[in-house]
Amino acid sequence: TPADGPARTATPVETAAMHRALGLAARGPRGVNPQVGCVLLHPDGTVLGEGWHRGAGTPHAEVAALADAAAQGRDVRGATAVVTLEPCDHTGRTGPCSVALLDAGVARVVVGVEDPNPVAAGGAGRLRAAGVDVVTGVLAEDGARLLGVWLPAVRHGRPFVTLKTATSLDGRVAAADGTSRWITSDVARRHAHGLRAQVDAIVVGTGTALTDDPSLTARTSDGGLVEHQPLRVVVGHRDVPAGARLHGPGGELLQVRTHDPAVVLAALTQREVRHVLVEGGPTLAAAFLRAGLVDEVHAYVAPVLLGAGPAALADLGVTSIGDALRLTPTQVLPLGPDVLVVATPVPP
Ligand code: AOF
Ligand code: ZN
Repeated sequence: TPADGPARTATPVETAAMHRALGLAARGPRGVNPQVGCVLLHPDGTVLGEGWHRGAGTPHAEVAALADAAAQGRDVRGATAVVTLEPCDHTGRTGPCSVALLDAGVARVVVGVEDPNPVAAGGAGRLRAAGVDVVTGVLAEDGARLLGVWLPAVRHGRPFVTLKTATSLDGRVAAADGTSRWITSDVARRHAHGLRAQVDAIVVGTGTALTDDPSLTARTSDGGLVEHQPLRVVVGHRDVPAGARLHGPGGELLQVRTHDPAVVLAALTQREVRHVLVEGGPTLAAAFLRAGLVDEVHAYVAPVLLGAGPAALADLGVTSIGDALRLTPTQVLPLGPDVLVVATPVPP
């Protein structure tokens, strides 16, 4: 109430609007930019406008909401902006939302997640300095869940890394003669294609590129290419032969001539890749793990025993059980005859 001054936490109406804003945000695409939603509220609690971000290069959620209110001839002076991510304070592909909100005369801003992007953050500070009343951290857990890998990727200044393995029950990726099709079932492979369709890039070593001749495309169950095709990245010095499947239809092909996972991730950060799927082989997978650059492991395990043949991982430098790389499982999912274990490395 005015006698007590502005509320320092979100009011029930603002919290409800934050739920609404999260729903709007989810309409936007996942990609380089975060999914963000915004609702503009009159002090009496009625909605004046709403908007969400539709992808890099398009107006931010706040600007979309201001435009929505304007299109309906609604005055937003004195309004409250409820936004799932801290308003940006930079000129990137578009102008600063902090300034757009100030120019519009918004009196209060309710923020979900604070922006971890050092380039863009600072909107809350600028708004406060200009006398706008700012509340942050509202439904922040829901906001973080919505942002998904975008949040850790931007926090760490590198892509989020998922390592995928597909092995026999005894941890092998091929039989002794090198044959490997198909250890895991059709159901598991389809699931893995769903993962490919979500990531921005798929990374393999040159060894895998040469021996498996993979296409590294995201396909539907009938074999057609899905619309979003991840960037295909080959790591190592050897050339991919002209006739390789990697040169066929699919995402752009990039070769990074290094053995250092940090160098690979730096190259991908430059391309604004947020989510990377490392698909092997054993040498590359071990290199990422040794460097501490795996955020999540997706292990597809088939009820098949081989007893011989290459393992999913090359040497991790573990000689004694006390040095084992331990993970915390977050999901165990039966997939037809197979099992998917999702697990997160425990920081040392
Ligand atoms: C968005 N949408 O609704 C908000 C964002 O290159 P730009 O200009 O699109 O800026 C992208 C950054 O702006 C983004 O990484 C995030 O830090 C901030 N806020 N971004 O794409 C939005 N509010
Ligand atoms: Zn913005």
